Amino acid sequence: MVVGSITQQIDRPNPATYLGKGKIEELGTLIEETGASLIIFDDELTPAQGKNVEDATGKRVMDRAELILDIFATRARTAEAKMQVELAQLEYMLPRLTRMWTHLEKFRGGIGMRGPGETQLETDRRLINHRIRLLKDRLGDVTRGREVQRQGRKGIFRASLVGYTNAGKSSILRGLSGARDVFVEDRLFATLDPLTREVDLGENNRVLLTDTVGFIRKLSHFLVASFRATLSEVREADLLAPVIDASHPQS
Ligand SMILES: Nc1nc2c(ncn2[C@@H]2O[C@H](COP(=O)(O)OP(=O)(O)OP(=O)(O)O)[C@@H](O)[C@H]2O)c(=O)[nH]1
Ligand SMILES: [Mg+2]
Repeated sequence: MVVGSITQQIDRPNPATYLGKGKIEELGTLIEETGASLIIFDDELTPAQGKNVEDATGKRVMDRAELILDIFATRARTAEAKMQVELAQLEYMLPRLTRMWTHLEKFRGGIGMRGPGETQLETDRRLINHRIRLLKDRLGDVTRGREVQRQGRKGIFRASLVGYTNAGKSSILRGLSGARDVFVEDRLFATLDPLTREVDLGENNRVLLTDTVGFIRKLSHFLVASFRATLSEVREADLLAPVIDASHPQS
């Protein structure tokens, strides 16, 4: 539940705390008044900014990128989407490990955490880097698999539905193809994997129509990188069909 919000107009975010000094104090007061347990920033914070705001307020801080990654993690259904989300989460986590360990140390009292000759932090970094390499390798295989699939579809006209998340892309694919297995739901990022179905446009015109991941304003670079495989579908299309939610106030 959102118990309060705070905005600030500044030319440049404060490099140490994102918000200015006075605003941080204001944030502290707001937390006291509302009893908030989590602070969410609608922007990306550097690892240092996140840590400093946590230190100043004593509350857990989440930035826009982390929040979106969390949503993605709950939505990922296929093996590929799961790998992409895990990769993005690990890349996000890596420069923030020290901060996460500080949390855990506070929590567990910091006893018995260090192995001989190597700190737990270094072990974690090594394990995460190893896992990142593994995921990248596997995703590379998936990309090549897609390439083969695409080669097989050569000769048929291909169109991709593109647009903001929750605009109605999947609904259109479902409506046009009649495929009941196309997932439609009133939520952000219902679709995380591209899905292609053949559509008969009549008079012997057939097209392969692909549903894609929805766009979002201010997309985090963590996600851009991890959804490259998905976006390649769009790059290969003969036609891009933008889908716009006409009822949206900003459309
Ligand atoms: N009223 C109305 N609702 C629609 C229409 N098209 C889609 N919806 C609803 O809008 C919501 C989102 O539709 P989706 O087709 O899942 O949207 P999407 O663009 O695939 O969204 P993501 O997969 O999250 O990117 C669903 O609840 C749909 O039932 C429409 O033409 N009219
Ligand atoms: Mg969809």
